[in-house]
Amino acid sequence: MSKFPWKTTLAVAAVLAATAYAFAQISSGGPMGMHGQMQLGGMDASMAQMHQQMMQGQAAQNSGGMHGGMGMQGGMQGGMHGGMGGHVGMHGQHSGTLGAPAMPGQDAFGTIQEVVQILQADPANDWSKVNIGALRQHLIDMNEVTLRATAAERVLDNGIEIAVTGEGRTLEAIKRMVPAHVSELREIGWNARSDDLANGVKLIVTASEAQPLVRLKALGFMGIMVQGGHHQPHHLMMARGEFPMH
Ligand SMILES: [Cu+2]
Repeated sequence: MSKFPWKTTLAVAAVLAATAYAFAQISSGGPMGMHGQMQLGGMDASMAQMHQQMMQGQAAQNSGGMHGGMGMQGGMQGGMHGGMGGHVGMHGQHSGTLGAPAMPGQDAFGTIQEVVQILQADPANDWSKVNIGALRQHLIDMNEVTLRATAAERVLDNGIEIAVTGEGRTLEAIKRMVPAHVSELREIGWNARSDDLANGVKLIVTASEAQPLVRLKALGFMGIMVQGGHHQPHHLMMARGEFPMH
């Protein structure tokens, strides 16, 4: 501690709190708001239950002001209590003191840990259906598509066309995730489709008033893939064995 004078500690805490606040604000439009609160404020049993109900009901897809507000609250909590310790940390641990690590390790590890905690906090959980292995495979897919796939983007007159390609495990992941994401995009009103390629999938998104070409160009492959915030509820459904695996 002696190497970190209190002023520095406070400054770092302030930056973290500001980041947490910004995160909550950004996430206030959707299920991420809830997610943000969980990460920031910790999760007690009633929270866990609410969270589950949301996820189960897929209410998260259409969340409105309520969740936004809660996301804000999470941010404020983070801001008020936020120190170096657990409050700004991850994944529902009430580890508020300095010196108690909150980071679970890899992001995929933490994602599974959070989901397992939600299942364990749910007395009505049907353990005969639980499939953590399926969630793990999906997280491997996400890793492959996010970090390993090649994305060749071509700007069209009225949209963007992206050849997403790879080999082996990466190719499998592309074939599962990109067409599935097109369905999600269409559900939130985007004009998207996909075509099969021998070594991947071609993703085509047409510009619209809501999604002008300049924005599609800027977003590119990954910016388009993160639209919709459906992964969080889907991850819980996969773990519960309630998600039709594609
Ligand atoms: Cu996912």
